[in-house]
Amino acid sequence: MKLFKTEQGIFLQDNTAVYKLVQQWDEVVNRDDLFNYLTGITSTAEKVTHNKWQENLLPPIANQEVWAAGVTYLQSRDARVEESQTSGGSDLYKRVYDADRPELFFKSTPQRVVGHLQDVSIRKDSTWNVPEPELTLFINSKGKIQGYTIGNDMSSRSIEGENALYLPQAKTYDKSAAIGPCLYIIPAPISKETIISIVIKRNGVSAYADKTPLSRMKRSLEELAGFLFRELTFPDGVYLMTGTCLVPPNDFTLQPFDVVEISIDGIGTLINTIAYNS
Ligand code: DO4
Ligand code: MG
Repeated sequence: MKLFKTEQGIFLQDNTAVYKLVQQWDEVVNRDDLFNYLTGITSTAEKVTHNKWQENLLPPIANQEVWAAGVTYLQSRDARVEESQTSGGSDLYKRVYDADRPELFFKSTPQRVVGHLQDVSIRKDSTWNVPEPELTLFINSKGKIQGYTIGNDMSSRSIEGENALYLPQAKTYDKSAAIGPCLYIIPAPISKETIISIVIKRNGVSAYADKTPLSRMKRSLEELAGFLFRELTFPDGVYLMTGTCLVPPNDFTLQPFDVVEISIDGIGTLINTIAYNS
């Protein structure tokens, strides 16, 4: 099942049927058994018969913070070890990859998040910028994973590479987080065989493309959620980006008008165009 947030309201897609919900986003999603709750709703909710419901999609978020995990794949560790050679920070990434405690960082407040077909930004004071395609968890206020979406953890590699203490500036700025196009809710945990893929198009032509199965992730999704909830409460639930495995070659940096397409099996495709913030 897929939940979409749009300017016209909240829509639930169940195979080919679409329903309009009357409830507010936070009230719908923050549940112990979201899949069964949504299944129940289909017997009473208004069925939608036109196709216009998908127009004007918003990011599937209301009061949720967005957090992120880092260095959860070997590929991310190795890329960061390399980019931080001159700053002397490379040991940090090796240690966090091997440590029991994962790297978790605050990524975004809801108002800085963009959705499908909206622009994501690169910083004007950054010379090396990449998207990070990440499976993103929706975790309810009790710490239980209830759904999944696609996340783009936009990142400045030049700023993070200069000094690891600059991580919040490399990661958190207006429109640096994209999630969408929907919240995907299934009755069982997402399969490790799920494929995450990315294509970056420049002038309509692929400039970088790659894919990975989720099984390459070193840590479990429950482990990441468990650490996030150790000393933090999230009354309306929270989104957690789970780290990237797909790193463009070192000579690649994003440019305005590049189009980033991230797909995850079952969830769909999140498309964003690169821009500078005005
Ligand atoms: O260590 C910095 C951030 C890592 C990250 O965002 C990732 O691995 O996806
Ligand atoms: Mg990341």
